[in-house]
Amino acid sequence: MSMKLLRQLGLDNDDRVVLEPVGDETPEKGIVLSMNPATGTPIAGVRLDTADSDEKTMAEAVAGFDRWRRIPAPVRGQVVREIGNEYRKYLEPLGELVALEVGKIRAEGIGEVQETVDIADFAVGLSRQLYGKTMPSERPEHRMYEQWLPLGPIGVISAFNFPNAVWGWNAMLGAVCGDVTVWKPSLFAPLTAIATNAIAERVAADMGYKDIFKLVIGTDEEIGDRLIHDGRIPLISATGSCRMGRIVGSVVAKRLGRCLLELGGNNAIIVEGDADLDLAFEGIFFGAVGTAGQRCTSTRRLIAHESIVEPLTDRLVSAYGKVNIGDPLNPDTLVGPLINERSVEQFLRAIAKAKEQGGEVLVGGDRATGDGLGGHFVQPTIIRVPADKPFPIAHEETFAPILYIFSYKTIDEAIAMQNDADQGLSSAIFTSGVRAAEKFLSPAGAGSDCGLAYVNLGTSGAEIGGAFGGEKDTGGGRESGSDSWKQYMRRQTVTINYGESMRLAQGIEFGAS
Ligand code: UN1
Repeated sequence: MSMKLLRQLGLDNDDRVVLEPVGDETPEKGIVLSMNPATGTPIAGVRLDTADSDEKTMAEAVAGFDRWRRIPAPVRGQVVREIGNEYRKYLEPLGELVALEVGKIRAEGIGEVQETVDIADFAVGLSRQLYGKTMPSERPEHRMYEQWLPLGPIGVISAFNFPNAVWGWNAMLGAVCGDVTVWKPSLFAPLTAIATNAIAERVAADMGYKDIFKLVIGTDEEIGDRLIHDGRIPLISATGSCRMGRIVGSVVAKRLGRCLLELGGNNAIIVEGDADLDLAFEGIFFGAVGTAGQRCTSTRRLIAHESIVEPLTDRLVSAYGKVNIGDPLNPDTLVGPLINERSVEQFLRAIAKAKEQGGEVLVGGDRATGDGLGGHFVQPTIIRVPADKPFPIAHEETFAPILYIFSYKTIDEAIAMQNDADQGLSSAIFTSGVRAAEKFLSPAGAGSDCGLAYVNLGTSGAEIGGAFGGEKDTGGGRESGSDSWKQYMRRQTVTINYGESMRLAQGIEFGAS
């Protein structure tokens, strides 16, 4: 299966990929093994960049940018259109590679590549809509407007859990904006990165445009560190942990570069007493169990009204008990593995702490074992939070399928509980009433403090058309739709005097006579 996929995606012909012999856990120096998290065995080796090859890539990116920015934006859009069409052709194999390499189920792997196709479509339209404003000048015979200009080669640092789409958001928008992307993918998903980048690079090169999509593969300490310090890269867009974001943010701020940070989330769903519980159940189930809880948008806390918390909990516990855990490429599977053993340990540690703090494990709580579960599998877990007792573990983002259930009496109390998290990425409410929904969405900003707010939908699964990102420890960045494109360009305010006299703004007289 895996060899066939690698061939289909041309990875057997890529200089970076080492197919045979893959060896075991001790690869030769300079090679990272891409592991299948469902089996714990290697898929292939990937050569890491060296300081020299990294510098060569950077120089190519700088030169590529100088050519690409001169191509009219709508023509750049045509290139992105062809790239999007090529991803359409590779939707299934690329989605399966995502599933193989990071363990999300096939449907979600394909969904992820679809997200890249969608943002490519969005970017094509945008390529004719990079609008600047015109504004009336206060002076006669003057004209003012703003124009948006290409920014430069941009650095994209992506996490393992969205090894294709998060790059897509940045690279497709960046490309129509006239930028070149230098991508440093997660070392847990290098094959997906190579295959994804190669498709874009090949299509662009066939149309006569080289060095628009660049890839550097290496550790955070070496390759990542060089990228964030590099003054030739005016924007770093980074997705990952809050810890990583703090390092990236401070390094880039020090050189006065721009940062776009999309970090963790500790997302909650509020369920009101009047909610449609069938809808709520489905939203919670996908949000908390989907992607084995490894989305930054995964639902980690359920805040349910005391009148419905019991039946809702019972229904969830029963569904959790029956969920199919296993091979992500098997169509019957709903929950694949965690990415590695470290994640399993973090899952187990969180459960132990939850118990110490008075939490009650209602279902799950352990590794998932049995036939075909040789990799890093865990049981989706529900924990009832003790009433009137601090429960600090619920403040930590454990990248695993653990759902903490809280109950509440009033909507104000529920909103305060939902906001009581360090991060502010995604939030949701299920209700049939306009009052609770509008309080949650309060135009005074007194409702949800997150970047994403859903009504009668779960916390994960955003469409590409909106701006994606969040507040507080989530980092404040916005990617993908709406006007996120502006971050990939620089704004220039233009003032033209077409008259014959010099007039100063604010009416200042500065005449020699
Ligand atoms: C992420 O987990 O880093 O909203 C991104 C969602 C997806 C993106 C998740 N569209 O769940």
